[in-house]
Amino acid sequence: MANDKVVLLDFWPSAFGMRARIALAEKGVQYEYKEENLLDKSDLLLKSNPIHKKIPVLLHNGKPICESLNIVLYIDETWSDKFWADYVDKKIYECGTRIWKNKGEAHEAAKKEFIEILKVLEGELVEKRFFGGETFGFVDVSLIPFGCWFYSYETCGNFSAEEECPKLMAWVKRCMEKESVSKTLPNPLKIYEFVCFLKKRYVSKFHHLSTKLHLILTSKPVHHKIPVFIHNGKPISESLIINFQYFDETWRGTSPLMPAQRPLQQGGSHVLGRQTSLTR
Ligand SMILES: N[C@@H](CCC(=O)N[C@@H](CS)C(=O)NCC(=O)O)C(=O)O
Repeated sequence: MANDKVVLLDFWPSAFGMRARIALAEKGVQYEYKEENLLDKSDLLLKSNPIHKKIPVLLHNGKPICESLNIVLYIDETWSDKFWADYVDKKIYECGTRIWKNKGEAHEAAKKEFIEILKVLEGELVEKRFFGGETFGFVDVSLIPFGCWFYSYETCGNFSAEEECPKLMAWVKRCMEKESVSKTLPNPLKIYEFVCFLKKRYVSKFHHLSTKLHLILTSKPVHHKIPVFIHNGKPISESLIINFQYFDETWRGTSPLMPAQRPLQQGGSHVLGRQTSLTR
């Protein structure tokens, strides 16, 4: 699909041509637009539509498709794959991850959404053997790798994909009959083991962050804002100026961060900005 050469022979005011342009745009197909002079038709047009000699003509890898309605149908059939492969890409992984990462309401919402996504895909499959029809195609290739992740999503989400989407699950089994698939997909139990590992890591990272957050909140109860600098357990907060002063005072002898120590000499206040404005 990515290496497809798509050319549209067209003429800008043509409503028939516009049909083709809209359909191509809807499917996100990249194509070369060739404006025809209908008073002096190109050889390419005459060769591509020898009977009617009319635009629009769609050339797909050199093959001409004539008649705007034919073109729209052709576009719809040929590039529907891209739409569904994009759908798989954007939905399945992201939503599935939310199932195992989250708890409570977010977890429930992800699970509900995931089941809906599966149902939409099942609706597209209808009674077909594969998403591409009789043969295993592009959408099948993009979706089937998640087949071995389904067990993890089901286990973490506590639902049965078989009960929710029996046709889709039958499709998974059908795909598994293909050697290319069965040899590539790992055992779903191994994937589940891996998900448990990820989950543990995620939870401990989250725990670490929440401990950090707790430290920030208890160290700086007024503003609850970062940054808070903690030196040997002592929280240093407020303005950047104070922080810089603290650094400069504490690590004297190293390069100063503050340009001059003038306000410190005026009564020893450490609040630089306020001191200068009050004494004015
Ligand atoms: N039924 C055709 C109609 C296309 C058509 O009428 N095209 C006109 C331009 S809008 C054309 O190429 N006219 C040139 C001619 O008839 O010589 C379609 O749907 O594609």
